Amino acid sequence: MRFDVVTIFPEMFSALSSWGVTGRAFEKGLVSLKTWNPRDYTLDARRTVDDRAYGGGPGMVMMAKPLEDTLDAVAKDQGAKKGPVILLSPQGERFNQKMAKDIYNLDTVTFICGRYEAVDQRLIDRRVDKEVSLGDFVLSGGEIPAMAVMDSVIRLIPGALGDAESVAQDSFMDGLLDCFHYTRPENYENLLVPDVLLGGHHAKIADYRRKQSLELTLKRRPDLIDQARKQGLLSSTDEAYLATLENKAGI
Ligand code: 9D3
Repeated sequence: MRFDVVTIFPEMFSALSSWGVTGRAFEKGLVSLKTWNPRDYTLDARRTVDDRAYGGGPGMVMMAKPLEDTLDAVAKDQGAKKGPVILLSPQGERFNQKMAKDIYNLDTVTFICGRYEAVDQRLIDRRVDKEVSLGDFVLSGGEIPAMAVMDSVIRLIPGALGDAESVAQDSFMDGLLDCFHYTRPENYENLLVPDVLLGGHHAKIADYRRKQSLELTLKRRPDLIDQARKQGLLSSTDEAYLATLENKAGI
């Protein structure tokens, strides 16, 4: 899988390519990343990539021309494997695991990282296939969101995760929040590990963890309970347990 990233801060991407699981995926050659700085595609001495907004208002707008010339260079470099262009933007569709899978299935994808207040709409209309946001909070630009998206995609590549990490992911992706976890010591500041986890009775442990996941998910992310229900991911045992929780809560 190949990522191309259009950014005026290319150095930020060493955070992705040099560390941890993602760093190892780059070392193994499972993924490659090329950054493209729109300042390198400007013609003026100041290498200008932004200008004031027509109609007024605070903040600068990224100009269409340097971005379009950059995208032309990217497309030429990708050749026959040219992929879609995704703009990281607060106006985008909220990113999720399904989008990660969709991107994973591509040979190449190009991310544009916005800076300043906005990107000229004509560049978006001409060259952007999809706008993606990480959620409803304000960041300073699209670089960290682009890295978050690429991280989630890299984790889907066979061989990117170690064996232990892969198993952990399997049991987590069933639409509920994960259960609580404990490690040594058994007694930490007089707080004890739940007894059932010490007994080695695997069916009891699985049942305890499932109930714990259901309880946490109902409390913190009731939207995920509805979604899991619609996807047929909840058994009659799950539903019975949820019913007892809803009775306890007086619903
Ligand atoms: C005043 C209007 N703001 C838009 C909601 C201005 C604005 C805020 C932040 C314009 C650009 C940015 C920079 N953010 C991103 O480029 C960004 C982002 C984000 O801020 N939050 C969540 N996901 C993303 S993806 C790209």
